[in-house]
Amino acid sequence: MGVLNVTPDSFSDGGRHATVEEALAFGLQLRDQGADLVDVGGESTRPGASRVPVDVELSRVVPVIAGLAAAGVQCSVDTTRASVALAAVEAGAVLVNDVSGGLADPTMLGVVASLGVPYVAMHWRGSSADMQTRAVYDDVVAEVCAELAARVQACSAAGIASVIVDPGIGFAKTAEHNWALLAALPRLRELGPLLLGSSRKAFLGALLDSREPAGRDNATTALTALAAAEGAWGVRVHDVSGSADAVRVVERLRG
Ligand code: PMM
Repeated sequence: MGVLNVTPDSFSDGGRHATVEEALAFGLQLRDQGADLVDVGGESTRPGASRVPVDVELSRVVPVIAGLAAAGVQCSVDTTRASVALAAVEAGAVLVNDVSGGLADPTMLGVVASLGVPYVAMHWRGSSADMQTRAVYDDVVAEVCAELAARVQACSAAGIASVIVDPGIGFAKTAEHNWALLAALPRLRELGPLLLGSSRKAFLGALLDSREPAGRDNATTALTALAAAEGAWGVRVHDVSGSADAVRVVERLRG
């Protein structure tokens, strides 16, 4: 899954795809580099980010998804709002990626169920504005697994047929929490198909002597290889080419 943030303020690619034309060109590039899905988002979720009005989010994502779908590119929409999920699927998106796992908008799960598309439920403990105050765990792996299992159950109860789980690397988590979760992929895998979004995140910068986001792609690719070897469903990454190669290497080794 390639990341296409149509936002002015995302931590890694904010402001790079400000026009629809630039976003479309980048989406095609991600597809050509090997992305099976291009994940289009119109609201930054970096720590401290505040919300954007729904009409702004819609105006950012809908034309890009419509354009990419018309060009034959499979898109997902990265949103916590049911109205945006609905408009995105009507424009051609084939999956809804919700970093709140349905907790931000009480109508999300019902809308996704009625749309009949697969749904990514990410582990989330509250909005980006103050989420890091909720990075408090006695046992991060056990608590993330339990909270994610509850979301999977809510999705099933709402009638969503296909749910992918994501531990929410960097969301209400310290670097230590992120590493503990990455060391526990087999346990997370037991919850269902697994998506990981660790690309270029701050804990990799901390590991690599404060390296800037664009210098964290090799470390991201290493995590892709580990995730693939553990049987993950997917990874959400900025640099698709490295991760696509890593997946091919693991696929070949696994026969
Ligand atoms: N991370 C970000 C945004 N969306 N979606 C999922 N499923 N998992 C993630 O880890 C995730 C996400 C934040 O990263 P970005 O600012 O680079 O998009």
